[in-house]
Amino acid sequence: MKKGLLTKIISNQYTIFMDNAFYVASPRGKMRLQEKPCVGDVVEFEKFDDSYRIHSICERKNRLLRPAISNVDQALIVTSCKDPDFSVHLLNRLIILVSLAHVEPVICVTKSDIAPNIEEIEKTLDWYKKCGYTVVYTDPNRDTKELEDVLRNKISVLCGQSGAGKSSLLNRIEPSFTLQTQEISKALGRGKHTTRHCELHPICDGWVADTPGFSSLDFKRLDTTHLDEVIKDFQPYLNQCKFNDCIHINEPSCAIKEALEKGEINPYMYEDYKSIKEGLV
Ligand SMILES: Nc1nc2c(ncn2[C@@H]2O[C@H](COP(=O)(O)OP(=O)(O)OP(=O)(O)O)[C@@H](O)[C@H]2O)c(=O)[nH]1
Ligand SMILES: [Mg+2]
Ligand SMILES: [Zn+2]
Repeated sequence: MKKGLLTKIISNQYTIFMDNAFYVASPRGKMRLQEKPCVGDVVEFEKFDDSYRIHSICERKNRLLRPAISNVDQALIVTSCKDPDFSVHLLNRLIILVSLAHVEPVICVTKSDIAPNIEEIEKTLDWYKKCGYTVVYTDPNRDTKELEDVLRNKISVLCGQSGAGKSSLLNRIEPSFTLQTQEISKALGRGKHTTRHCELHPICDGWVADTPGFSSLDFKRLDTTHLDEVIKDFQPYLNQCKFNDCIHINEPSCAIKEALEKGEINPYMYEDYKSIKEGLV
């Protein structure tokens, strides 16, 4: 039995990478009854007549639902300074979403070349650096070295709003990708969401998935019981509240609210934590 990484799924054709070669396989009949493989899965497969068949999916380290991808080391949250406008709330919600899936978020800021208020955005993002999130700035006038270092040897997924510049930045690092970007799709008269399917591309000795952007995020169906544990800002203050089951909203002697009042916690992140906990988003 061979073992490889599933890099692309197009209808019933599964592309698997193993030992520097790609194989196209289909799932074994019996497997269709079980969970469907997704991009990022390590699968066991073997040759069957003239084709390859997938037998099983190896245990997953994690799994994101949108985009559907597993075993991700980090999610680059691509956030543009302009077109679409910078939104700290969207950024927080994406950080929270990937953190709840146990994927490390990395903030990747695009279009700093056309931002009228870059100092203000940098000031906001200093909060994120301060509590341990990696923040990388990219635009067509900068080299991509810092970003390449972030991507090296890892499986990364790009997420963020449609038009934030996800495909563009991958094309800058690796011009051979020729991923379609919005200028081209506008010329072809296609609507929003230039990138359609999820695929892992080899990059910097690792893999990266470009994904389609989205327009809304919904937390109502997610289990947010342990939300406080995945927010880096909160981590130094956990288990110091008066009540063991403190949710850090209305309780007295709450270490997190005290830290917030002292200006030690990013107020924007707290605000979004609160709205999610209160079921508002
Ligand atoms: N000035 C400037 N323009 C950028 C930058 N990055 C992307 N753009 C432009 O922004 C537009 C959208 O870029 P895309 O790369 O297609 O965005 P995307 O995030 O892949 O969008 P979807 O695939 O729809 O989710 C294109 O017209 C790009 O040329 C940047 O850093 N600076
Ligand atoms: Mg795209
Ligand atoms: Zn508390």
